[in-house]
Amino acid sequence: MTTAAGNRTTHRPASLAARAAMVLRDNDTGTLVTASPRLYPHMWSWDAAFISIGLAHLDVGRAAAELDTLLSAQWRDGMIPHIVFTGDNDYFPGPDRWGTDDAPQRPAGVRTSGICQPPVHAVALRRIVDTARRTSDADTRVAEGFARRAWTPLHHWHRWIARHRMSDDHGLVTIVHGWESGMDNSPRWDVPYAGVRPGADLPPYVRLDVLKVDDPGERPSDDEYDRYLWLIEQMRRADYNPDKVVETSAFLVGDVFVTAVFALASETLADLGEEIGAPASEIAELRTWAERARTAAARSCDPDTGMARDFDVRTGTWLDTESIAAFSPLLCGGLPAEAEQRLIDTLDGPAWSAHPDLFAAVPPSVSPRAEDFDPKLYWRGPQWPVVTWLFGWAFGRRGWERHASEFRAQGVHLASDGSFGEYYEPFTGTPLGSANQSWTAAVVLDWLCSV
Ligand code: 9WN
Repeated sequence: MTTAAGNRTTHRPASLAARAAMVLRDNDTGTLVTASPRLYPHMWSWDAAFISIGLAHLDVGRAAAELDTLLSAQWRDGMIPHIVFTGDNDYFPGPDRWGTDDAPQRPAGVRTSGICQPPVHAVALRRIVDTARRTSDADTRVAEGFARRAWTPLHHWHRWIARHRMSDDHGLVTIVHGWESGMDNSPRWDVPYAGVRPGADLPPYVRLDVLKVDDPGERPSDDEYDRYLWLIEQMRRADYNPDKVVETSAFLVGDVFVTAVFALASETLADLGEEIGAPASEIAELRTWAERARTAAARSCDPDTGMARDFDVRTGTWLDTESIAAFSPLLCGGLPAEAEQRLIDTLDGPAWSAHPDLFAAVPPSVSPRAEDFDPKLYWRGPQWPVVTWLFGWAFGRRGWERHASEFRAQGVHLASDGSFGEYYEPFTGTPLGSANQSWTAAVVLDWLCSV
């Protein structure tokens, strides 16, 4: 079943798939699969989407139930919150610190955070339907029934983003907290966070995350946490009113990755809508939002390097960082052919996937040649299998089969030790952060079931 090379154990596909399924089952509370057993004992929005993709290979009904749980926590204005809390008190900041219980838009009977995460949910729905169609007629009926049920909440979610987060000047989807990007401490946010000055009245707190990883140096610093917590404080003071939050947040950035994901997901949802007979006017709206977002992502590209950029709204400056987000337009299209080819060549080149020292040939979160690169520090260098999955899936959708299958093969290679790390040290393939991370297990299961 396994072989050992150096210090690393390598599982063969059947054994790896069985272990991935076991992680998803072990982390399942019945109505939701926690993001990880110790570090993240709750449901996270974009994790839940990837998790449902993996669950679909075990039980399509359970995959739909996962997204149902998430959608039942959707705020009345349409926002899907980034965390749906279980009763576990072992994560900070928990619901009391978020203080969302009094937010008028919050749904009754469930406690959540007050920000959102990348809108990958329509991609998950597409994948669940496709998996079910390959499995059986009965599964297809379940998945398509769920797609019909999920249509309205997902359309509302996209409408919330279009209404409250799409700006007319730079056109990118804005975020009000680094956590909304899903890439919390990426160097992409160093400049905007430098402008966040925690007030003296920031209530005291104790971090729990650093107690749950082998090396606290793999997590964001205390200074970063002060800023993360200060932004929450500002949102509480704005009563979580979406427009007031955008107006008052010290952190306001056009996020090119979220923008490209929004374009990809809006187009994907519109296509699904055609298949299930959704209202034509809502499908047309989704295509308009997709086009706006695609255009904005393409326009963000630096004329010299061709790399996509974020935009710091508070200082009015473009942010150049050699992070994986610089390839975002490849997710959704929209670039002229020559510019797109240049970006693909960069991604395939020695500063990224073909860096000679990589253990697995998939792009790290930051280029190993960049000054900011740190091979162990969270979103500042390690490789994240979910990100590889997303780019691979989008490449397959765009007809780039060779790229899609290379990412799949190399992604499996990275995770073949069977520990399902949250992220991986790119030169040694050492798993870091949390072990048995659900979304890693889910995407690996999907990769293994797709060959
Ligand atoms: C804050 C759950 C989440 C992921 C994020 C990842 C990390 C949380 C944290 O874990 O963020 O939301 O406490 O560090 O950065 O992408 O969704 O896996």
